[in-house]
Amino acid sequence: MHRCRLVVAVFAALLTIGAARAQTIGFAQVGTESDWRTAFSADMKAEAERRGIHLLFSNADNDAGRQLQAVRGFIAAHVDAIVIAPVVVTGWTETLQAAKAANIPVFIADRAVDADPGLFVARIAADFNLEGRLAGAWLAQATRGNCGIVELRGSEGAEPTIQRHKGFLAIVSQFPNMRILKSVGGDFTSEGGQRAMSLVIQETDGLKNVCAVWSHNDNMLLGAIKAMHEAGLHPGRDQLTVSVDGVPGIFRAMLAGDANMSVELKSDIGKYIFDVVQKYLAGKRDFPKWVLIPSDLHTPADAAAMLSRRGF
Ligand code: GYE
Repeated sequence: MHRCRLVVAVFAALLTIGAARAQTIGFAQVGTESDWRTAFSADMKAEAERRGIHLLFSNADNDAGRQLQAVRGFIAAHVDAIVIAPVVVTGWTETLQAAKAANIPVFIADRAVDADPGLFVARIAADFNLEGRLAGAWLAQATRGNCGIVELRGSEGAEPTIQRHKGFLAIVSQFPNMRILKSVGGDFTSEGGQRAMSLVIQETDGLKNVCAVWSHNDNMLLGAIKAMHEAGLHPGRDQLTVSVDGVPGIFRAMLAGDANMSVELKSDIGKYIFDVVQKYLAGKRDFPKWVLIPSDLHTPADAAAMLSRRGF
């Protein structure tokens, strides 16, 4: 009997030590505005589970103020580390300084902050400016540098909106006959894209002189395609379409002949993010400020392969 009690006591002690070693990480997510965001959140939760990380997940529902409060809550809870996918680039300095004062390392994921880089360990993200350039270059070659464009903008003040616009313009402004005729906000949602496109269709008498739609993400374009169909228009044929994310819906639209190109934004980036976090917590310090995630360009030629690769 004594031997049995001893085994149980040792087992319980090991469990306690093991539990004490489980890291608690706060993740401040943007919201649920797009299929890409939903996939990214699911990947972060699954990867944390795989690594035995206790993940505190907060969804800001696209509200910057709510996100700042969530991060303050992680600081008050003395988590081991904080990962932030920032809704907007501004307003972060004080909160990041509070995390630093509490000796809690911060990691920026996906989007970016306009704050002193010394306030966070590293940013793990794709290059949004490059995504805009890739879209601009593909469109320039597809139209021989001659195109009137409607732009659907993402959430105002968000890094992907700022940089995708800049990157796209850097390319198309080199062609005298390529111009953004209209630029309308759609907040990265399908509903926002549909609303924006309905407005533009009215203002341009059925997209007269519009040769292409450039959307900062696939979901806004999928909403815009709905609006164009309702107006009897033919997206993907009469107006070319270029967007970013590479979500399953855009590959289906390509196979239906309604979309022409999407720059893939990888959503399974939890492994890269938690690699950096856990290596930092284990003592590694020499990280690049920007851990770059690659972007690939896709067209109807590989849409079917992309869908089956994703198990759709
Ligand atoms: O493109 C969009 C989401 O932050 C780069 O946010 C990400 C963007 C992505 O709403 O679908």
